[in-house]
Amino acid sequence: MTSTVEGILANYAGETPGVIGNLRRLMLHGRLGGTGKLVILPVDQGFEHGPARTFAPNPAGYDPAYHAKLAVESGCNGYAAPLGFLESIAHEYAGRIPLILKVNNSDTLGGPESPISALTSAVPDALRLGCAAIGFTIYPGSEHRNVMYEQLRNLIREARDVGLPTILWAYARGKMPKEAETSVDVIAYAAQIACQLGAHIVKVKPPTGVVWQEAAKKAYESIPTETLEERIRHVVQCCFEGKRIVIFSGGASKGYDAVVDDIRAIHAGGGFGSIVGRNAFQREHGESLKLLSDIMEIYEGA
Ligand code: FBP
Repeated sequence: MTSTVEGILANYAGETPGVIGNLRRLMLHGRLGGTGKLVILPVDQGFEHGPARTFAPNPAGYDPAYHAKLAVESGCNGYAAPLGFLESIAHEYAGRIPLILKVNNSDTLGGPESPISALTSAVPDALRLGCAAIGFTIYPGSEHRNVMYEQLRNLIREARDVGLPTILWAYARGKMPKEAETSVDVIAYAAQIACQLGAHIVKVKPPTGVVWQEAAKKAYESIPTETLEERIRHVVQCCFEGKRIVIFSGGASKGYDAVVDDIRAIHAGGGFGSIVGRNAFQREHGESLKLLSDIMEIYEGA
């Protein structure tokens, strides 16, 4: 099983031992440790969407300790959150589960047209909190995207120098309709940009069958994109032919079967795993544990 992990890490051969070590740490941790698959719990939605929308469905989640405990109990590979949440739990959880500091965040109180996240913490915070990686969001599609790409260039360099890998949330958003944000061509493009920017792990939304860019329509005539499995395979191919780890987000809360169907398709299409937030922590505790367990069971399958 660990040879699978070493095979993946061979694709990062140019990296510093610190970065490789932390990627190994993420891939060897938790129930999926050694399989080359990852399930990460992200809880930045209190910042990104607001507290009531995020935590009212399961009020236990207003407490930061709830999420760290859920991530450990369920056997996740890692737990990602902004500075405040991590500061309140790191003394108890650093070393018990790989922590990922989300170093930029945006709220939904401003306009949707030109999104850009604020730098809300920094590499020294990640080190101080005992993190295994930093997380950063880019919005390809925003008129501010080049600012984000340039911020990231410096940040990846700084994080790499101290041995921390960067996980990139690549969300197309800005001057495009909602259906474009998750279209297969735009998701694949966002994933490729993330890899080109030097991300060690890329995170995107599962793509729909829509092809949005006029200029890409011809190319997509010969790319199979009918099923989610095919679209996942295409996104993996766009992440350097699978040489960069790409994982897929869970999205807004939905029914158990819909979540599980998506995970089956992600697994079948060669995706490296999931980063599932609301679909996990917005459920009642026992149900979250069951769903995360069922998700991990799918990823354990050959
Ligand atoms: P979810 O599983 O809850 O979608 O979490 C993954 C995530 O990337 C979060 O880190 C982030 O806050 C959220 O998605 C953003 O979702 P949206 O695009 O709907 O604002």
